Amino acid sequence: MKRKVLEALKKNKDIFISGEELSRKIGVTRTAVWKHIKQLKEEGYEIESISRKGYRLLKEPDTLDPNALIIEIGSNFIGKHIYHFDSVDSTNTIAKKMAAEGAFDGTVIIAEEQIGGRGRLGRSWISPKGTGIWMSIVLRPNIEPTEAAKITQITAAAVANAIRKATGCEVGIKWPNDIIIHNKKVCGILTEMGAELNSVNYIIVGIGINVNVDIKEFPEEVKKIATSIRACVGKEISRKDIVKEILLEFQKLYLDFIENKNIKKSIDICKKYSVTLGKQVKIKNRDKEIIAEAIDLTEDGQLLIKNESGEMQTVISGEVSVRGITDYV
Ligand code: BT5
Repeated sequence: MKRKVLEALKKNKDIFISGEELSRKIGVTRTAVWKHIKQLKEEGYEIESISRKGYRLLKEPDTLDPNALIIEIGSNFIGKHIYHFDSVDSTNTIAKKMAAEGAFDGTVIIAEEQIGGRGRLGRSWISPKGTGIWMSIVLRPNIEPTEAAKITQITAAAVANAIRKATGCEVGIKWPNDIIIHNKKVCGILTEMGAELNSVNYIIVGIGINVNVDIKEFPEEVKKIATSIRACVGKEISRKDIVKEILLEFQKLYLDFIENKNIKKSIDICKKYSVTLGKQVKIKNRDKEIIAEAIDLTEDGQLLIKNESGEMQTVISGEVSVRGITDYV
């Protein structure tokens, strides 16, 4: 019900809507309307109320309020169910648990803060309160486990497009899972999977973005390689606008994959914004390290490289550092 009140206010932004009209539209009493308005105000919505005129929405807070997000993404199935937490261990861990308990395809988990945010291979992901996007999406695609890496490419493409659209920041994509601004990392993607030998039960795609994060507060070794959208734009940016764009972009690219078995659009975006292609790269796999030139992305999202003896080979996933980018060691 609160969502309906908010929706009516958002639709009539800057115009007064009377308590009577609201109660008629939504089918609840005027007292109930008043209670929802009171709650919305407590959540940070600036709502003007004038007797005989009614209510008018003046300003929305930059919280990741699921109600506001769901209204804005309309009929998108990615984000139809959004769970918003104040503080969690890791949104990926919660998403996995929810997926194992039957959460719907497209369920989104967002937290204001992660205490145990995770990167790949047991690394940690710093996720301070209220300033970043720490979010996971539960997916239930009917694909082979070997195809899971494609989801990372779809996500990288969606996030890069979304950040560009919502903020104007010219982000690049460092294969396979980083979004980069001025050679520093602004976003990391963590794709995890629950699967049998031949079938995927669920995939969790975790997205961490430093939006208004204060990088100065980061530990020394991460400070050197990290940046934020705020640092790029020079002012605070709405996290909600970015989340909304990600959910819309992701759905478009993901559906193309699911319905048409096609990730061409995603790969084209990954190529267009790639900061990896044409560069010298170091690829670490277990104890081995090779130096090579990054040549291209294959149509299923693998990295095509030319090694030092001039042979071409593909890499499905792995640790890649790119010469010229801050974490090249
Ligand atoms: C990643 O791992 O880049 C994947 C990060 C995924 C985070 C999201 S947040 C929502 C969801 N829930 C989770 O628990 N995780 C996902 P990797 O490529 O392994 O990079 C990790 C490395 O990035 C660390 O070892 C640090 O050097 C660096 N790092 C840590 N926190 C960072 C931050 N906030 N910004 C930039 N770099 C960071």
